[in-house]
Amino acid sequence: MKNRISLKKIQNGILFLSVMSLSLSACSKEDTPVPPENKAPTANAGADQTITVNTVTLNGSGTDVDGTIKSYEWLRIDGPTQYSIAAPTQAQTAVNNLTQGTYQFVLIVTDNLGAKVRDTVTVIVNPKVWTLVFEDNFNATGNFDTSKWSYCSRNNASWAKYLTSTSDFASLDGSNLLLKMDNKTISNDAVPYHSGGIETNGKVAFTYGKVEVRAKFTQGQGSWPAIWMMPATPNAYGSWPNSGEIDIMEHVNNENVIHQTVHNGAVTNSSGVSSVTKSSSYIASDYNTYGIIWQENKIEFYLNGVLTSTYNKPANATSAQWPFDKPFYLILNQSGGAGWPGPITDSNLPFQMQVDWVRISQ
Ligand SMILES: [Ca+2]
Ligand SMILES: [Ca+2]
Repeated sequence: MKNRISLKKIQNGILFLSVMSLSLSACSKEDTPVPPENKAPTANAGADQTITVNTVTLNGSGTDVDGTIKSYEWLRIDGPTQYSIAAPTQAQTAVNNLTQGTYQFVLIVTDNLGAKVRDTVTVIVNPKVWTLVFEDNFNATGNFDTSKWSYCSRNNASWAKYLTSTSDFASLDGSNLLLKMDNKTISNDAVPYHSGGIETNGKVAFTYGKVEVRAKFTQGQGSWPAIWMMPATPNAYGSWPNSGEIDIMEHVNNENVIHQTVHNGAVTNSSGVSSVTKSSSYIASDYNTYGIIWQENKIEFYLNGVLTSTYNKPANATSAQWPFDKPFYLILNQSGGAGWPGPITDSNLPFQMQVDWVRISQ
C-alpha cells in the first residue's frame, strides 16, 4: 500500500493550509487600507419653468465631491409625447417642439464610480396668447385703405399678367374686399383680361405670427385666386424661390380643393413646383377661413381652424430650407389665364374673390 496516504497525514495537511490561510488574510488586513466609500454625486435639474413658446432650455448641473462626473442624461418621464431633446447627454440642453401640457424631465448624473443620482424639473407649456397686430374688415364701400394696402403691379409673372390698378378690379362692397377678373375691353390697355389684387408690400410686414383670412371665391376654367406671402426684402437669400414664399390658399379652375404650399430653394424644383404642398377640401359655396401659424421652427397651415399640414424647420437648416426668418407681406389677388390654371374659358367669366376680413396676430 505504498500510495495510500494515512488519515493522519491528510489531517495535518488540512491544518497546515488552514493556518496559512488565516495568516495570509491577517497580513492582507494589516497592509492594505480600506478605500473610503464613494460619495454619490449631486444633480440639479434647474428651476421649474412655465412658458408659452414651444422651446425651452433645461439648465441642469451636477457635482461630485470625491471624483468626477462621468455622464449626464435627460429623459422625459411625464407629459405629452411631442418633444425633442436637442442634447440629452449635456447638463444644459434645449428641448424643442414642445406642445401644450405639463412635462416632467429627469436629469440623471453618474459619477466616475457609477453612483447615480436623479433630479426632476417640471415645464408647463401654456397656449400662446395672441395679440392682434393687424386687422382689416373691409366694411366700407369704395377704395380700400391705402395706409395698409397697394395695388399689385402687373408684370410678366403668370399671376401678374393681367393685374389692373383700378377700383373696377379691387374695391370694397360694404362688407368685403371684392377682387374681380373679366375680359372687358379697356381702351389703351390691350390685354385680353383684367384682374385685381392688393398687397401690404412696403406698408405692413411681419416675422412670425398667426394669419387668418376669411374669403369666398367663384370657380371657373382658368381662375386662380390666391392668399399668400412674400419676403419684404425680395432677394434676402437670393432670387425666387430661395428667399421663400408661403401660399396660405390657392385655388385653380373647378377643383373641389384648395392648395397650401411652402416654396424655398430646397423644396421647389426647376419647374417651380414644390414638394411641400397640401390639398384640402373646402366649402365651395361659402366663405372659408384660411390661415397659418408661423413660428421660429415651423409653419402650420389651417383651413377653417383645422390644422391641415405642417412644414417643420429641419435640424441644422440653412436658408435653403428655412428662409422664413425675415419679414413677409401679404398678397390677396384674383388672377387666372396663365401659368398653373391654364387658359380661361371666357364663358366662365367673370371670376371674383370676396375677402371678408384679414387678421394678423403675434
Ligand atoms: Ca463620487
Ligand atoms: Ca367684412
